[in-house]
Amino acid sequence: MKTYQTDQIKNIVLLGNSGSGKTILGETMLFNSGSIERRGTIEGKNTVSDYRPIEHENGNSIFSTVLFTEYLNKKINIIDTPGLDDFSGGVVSSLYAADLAVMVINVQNGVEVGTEIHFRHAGSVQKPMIMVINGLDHEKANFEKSIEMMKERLSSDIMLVQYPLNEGVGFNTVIDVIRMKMLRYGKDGGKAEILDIPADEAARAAELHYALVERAAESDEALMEQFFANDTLTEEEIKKGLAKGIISRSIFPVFCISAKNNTGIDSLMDFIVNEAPSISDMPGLKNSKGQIVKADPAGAASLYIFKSSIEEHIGEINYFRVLSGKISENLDVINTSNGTRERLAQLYVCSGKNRTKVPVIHTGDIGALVKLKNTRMGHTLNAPGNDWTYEGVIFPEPKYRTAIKALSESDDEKLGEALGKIHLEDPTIIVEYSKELKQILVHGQG
Ligand SMILES: Nc1nc2c(ncn2[C@@H]2O[C@H](COP(=O)(O)OP(=O)(O)O)[C@@H](O)[C@H]2O)c(=O)[nH]1
Ligand SMILES: [Mg+2]
Repeated sequence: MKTYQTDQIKNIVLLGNSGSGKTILGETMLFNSGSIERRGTIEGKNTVSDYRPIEHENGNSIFSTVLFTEYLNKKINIIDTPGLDDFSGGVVSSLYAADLAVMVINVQNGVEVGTEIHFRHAGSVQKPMIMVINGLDHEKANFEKSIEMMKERLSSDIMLVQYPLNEGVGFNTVIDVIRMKMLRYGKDGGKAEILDIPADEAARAAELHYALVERAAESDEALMEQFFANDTLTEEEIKKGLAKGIISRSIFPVFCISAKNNTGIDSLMDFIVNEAPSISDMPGLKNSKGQIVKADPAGAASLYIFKSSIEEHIGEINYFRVLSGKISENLDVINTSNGTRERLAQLYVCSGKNRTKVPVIHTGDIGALVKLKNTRMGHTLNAPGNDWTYEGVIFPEPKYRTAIKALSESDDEKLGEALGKIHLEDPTIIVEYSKELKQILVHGQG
């Protein structure tokens, strides 16, 4: 298994309302880059991301899942999240591990409740974001309406970098107003044929192109000067301005796809690997001493556990992002959150339930650890000498509570164990025993 250097890694998180197509988008990305030979479906219960029995029963993602793939010589770590608000914990902690949020919008419905909730979560941690309009092949697709809703309910900085030429059944063509080209897809999607924009679309494309150039110029002074001098920017300059605008969250560019038909995914992935924020573009994280820890590949090893889960046949597994230095097999570290020592005997990279052992994981990359003694979600692991922790993920306050009990008293212990596991996997679900009420109370989000 190859290992990847910091400048070869992109970390994205898929956000969006339940049913917007996040899991199918993730699956299609894995397929396009050759990580899987066949695409699974939700109905077939065989996607890489929704691998747990409970997800098959529900036909929906319940937990956040880490996937990865290699595309154009870069490693893309993709975190697929559950869309239902009940499971917000996975969304909030996944945002912590990603450098770019990809907001998936179901073009039949436009902005939905889950879209707004995820948009707020991303905003509260200042995460750069791109927007992906999905399902353009659907007979009820309504692109204009979706864009209107996004501008009204999410942000006035929504900017089209593409628009669909023929939304609805038969959708296969996108106008790219960065490159000023037409992308046409064959029956099975995949790679687009790049064509000239037809004459009757020239005016609309030119207008959107100009609006984009203006906004790209605004994000950088040198580009602004170029723009004033020439009244235009080159493709490279537009991309540079766009990238800056994305990082500062002053531009939310819009992409057009059908995840189901693999239409538009190639150009989305090209943009992610070439233009989306790099690890080194992002500000460092503040530690408990008030210092900024830079993503320094040559720095002292430091990592943060953003997700714990319990997996069949494995037990507890902890997913981490390397925040500085490199993590190698058998490294001895201090869990600075509780003062214990841990040996990182086995390192893995994971894509759904598939785990691959690796000897080393570099700054910015995402990996997984098993068989740790006292470590779980929210903990900081450091090379000896560093005695600080990260503030880490801040979870939303519970929104409801309910009392629960086992059907038979003899199951009390089992219930306690199950609730403990649930809290470990999603810390937004809080379990409390009320002495007053003599009842178990569960606090949660949805
Ligand atoms: N027509 C159409 N259906 C889609 C598209 N993408 C996803 N779907 C379907 O929408 C449903 C929800 O997709 P899923 O990936 O589970 O959405 P998630 O909840 O956001 O992860 C599934 O039945 C998918 O097959 C698309 O581009 N077009
Ligand atoms: Mg899903």
